[in-house]
Amino acid sequence: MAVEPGTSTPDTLLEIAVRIAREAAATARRTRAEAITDVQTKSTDTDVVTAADRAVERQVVAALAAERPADGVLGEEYGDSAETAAGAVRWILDPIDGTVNYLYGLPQYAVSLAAEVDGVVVAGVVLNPVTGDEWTATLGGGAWRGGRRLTGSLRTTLDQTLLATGFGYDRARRAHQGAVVAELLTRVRDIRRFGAASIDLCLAAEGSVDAYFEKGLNPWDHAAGGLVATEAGLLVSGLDGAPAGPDMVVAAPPAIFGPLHDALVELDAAGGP
Ligand code: LIP
Repeated sequence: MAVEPGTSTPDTLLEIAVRIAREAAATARRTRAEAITDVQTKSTDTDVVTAADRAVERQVVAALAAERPADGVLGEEYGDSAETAAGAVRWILDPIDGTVNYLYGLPQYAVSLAAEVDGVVVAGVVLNPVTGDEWTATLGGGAWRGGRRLTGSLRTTLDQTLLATGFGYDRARRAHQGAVVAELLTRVRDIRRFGAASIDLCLAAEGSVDAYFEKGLNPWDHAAGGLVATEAGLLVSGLDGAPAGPDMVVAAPPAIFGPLHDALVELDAAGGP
């Protein structure tokens, strides 16, 4: 993948992403008490957006526009900016991933910011404003947390796998996802539901869980975390050779990926509403 001359390298894009994400994280943390008094709903009555989700996204978009006016931005709250030219950079932003946790004051939410060129994510950061946990990756440059290179879990069997997952906001979809998890519970060590896909992917990258899967994610939920997991040596994709996307995102070390993938196909995890 050729980066257009004049377009920054993955390392420079990462430096920009980290600097802007840290400022955004500070805003999310500082304004929480007030922000959770202004809450609307989106796709369902449990799919919430706070004033901070919107304010943080506006802050990041403004900072990127000031520094790199030619770049595009796809954000969860305000959508896609102008069409991005071939070879140009598009930033993919989830201003607060784990908004329900943010609303309840649970310390599991993150600013997730990735840089993509011609559909390929080349740099990404996931930053938890409460814990300060900061996961970063560049394409070919590895995945890192606090100066430690991440290499994923060494687990080799599904029955010993600590598996993270998540559920959508639609009740019919949750019923299908619940049925899949009920069966998976008999086949894995245990399930963890932390509530933020970006963090789930990074926890899998560092081996704090062994693997992760979820149906119904948007690009902003998994762009940065997906690169962190891939650069940590995990396989990250959909099912049956499909790329990671709204039908399914699975992230697992090579030893576990096959058995987990096959179980998800057998249980029609990418199916349902
Ligand atoms: C959340 C995801 C999570 C999923 C939630 C929700 P949000 O994103 O990170 O994995 O289970 O349903 O989609 O809405 O907090 O940005």
